[in-house]
Amino acid sequence: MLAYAAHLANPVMYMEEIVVPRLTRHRVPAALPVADIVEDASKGLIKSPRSMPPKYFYDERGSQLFDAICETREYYPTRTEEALLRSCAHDVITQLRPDHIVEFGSGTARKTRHLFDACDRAGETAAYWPFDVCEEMLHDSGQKLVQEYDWLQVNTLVGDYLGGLTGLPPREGRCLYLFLGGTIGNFTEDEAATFLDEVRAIMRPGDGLLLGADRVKDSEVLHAAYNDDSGITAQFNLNLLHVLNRELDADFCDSNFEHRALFNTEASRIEMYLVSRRRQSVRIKALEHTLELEAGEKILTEISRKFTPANLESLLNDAGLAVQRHFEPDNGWFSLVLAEVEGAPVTQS
Ligand code: SAH
Ligand code: AVI
Repeated sequence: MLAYAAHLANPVMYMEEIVVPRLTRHRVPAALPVADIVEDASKGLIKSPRSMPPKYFYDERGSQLFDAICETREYYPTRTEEALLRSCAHDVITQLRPDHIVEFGSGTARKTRHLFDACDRAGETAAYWPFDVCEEMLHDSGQKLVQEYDWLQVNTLVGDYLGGLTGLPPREGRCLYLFLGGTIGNFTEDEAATFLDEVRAIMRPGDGLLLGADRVKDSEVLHAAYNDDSGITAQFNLNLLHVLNRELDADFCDSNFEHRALFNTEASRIEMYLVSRRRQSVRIKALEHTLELEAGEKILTEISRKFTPANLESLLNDAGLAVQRHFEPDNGWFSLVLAEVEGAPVTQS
């Protein structure tokens, strides 16, 4: 799994590897400095307030657990966004007629299939570039996609999108960029601004960005979505400890921690923590350090920001992007925004 750590520590030249016909694999070299897990853990875990970046959730098991979260009754974002995509896919594809669909944090690409189906119906054949830190998930979903769509060329991009986007392989023609699921909410304000600047920098007139973002809503609905009754979100959160044990030769014991997720109304974000159930010592060999945790001490493992339409618009405008279409359900629970480079309309042909 930790292809990304080694990769980020030693950026390599971009290389294409053909896996099967219509499926290639690329490693995206980081252009911006990005810490590896050793650096992130020594910055985040040794001193209070303790935290780890959420990208470490997504080893193979973590990615499967995220997929299981999407199936829970309480986790509305996936279903809500999927319904929006199903209804807007035809308009987006026929308006943009993309040669390439580049998706950041693609996961299983389950919702993206609505765009491929719309391509099918419109007689369009875009190449798909899923970009994700989880190599296993990229490989599995790539294999499935080339089997499901006999016209689809899939070029997987393994890497960390926080490392910048200038290392993406060159693409001729029009691009539709996707950042779905509300994953923009897992960024801090600064990370979101830097990321959108990077996206804007690689966009050309006629390209589009389809951005999914979760909306501010009743805190009970939000609380339930991150505290599902079947405990899958808890397992997803606790899985971080298995990643730390494996990658840092640590001895976290998951029964010594509990999952906690709460909605911070003022900051308009879900905060997800691992809370120490007791006073305990945890040895982290790779850091040559022993963590001393008190009962009740918290490690922040994820933020998930919730937006208003106005927040979203200004986030995009600040990056030089203009909202072209805004798709939302009647209850206003989720936004899917099609944005374009300011002053350069998305092509209509
Ligand atoms: N877009 C999908 C998956 C969302 S889960 C959906 O809407 O359902 C977030 C995805 O982003 C995971 O697949 C995870 O592996 C990926 N991811 C998280 N941080 C990343 C990073 N820094 N760089 C690349 N991919 C990342
Ligand atoms: C990927 N991301 C948008 C999810 C979210 O809702 O913030 C991750 C997640 N964490 C707990 N449940 C889902």
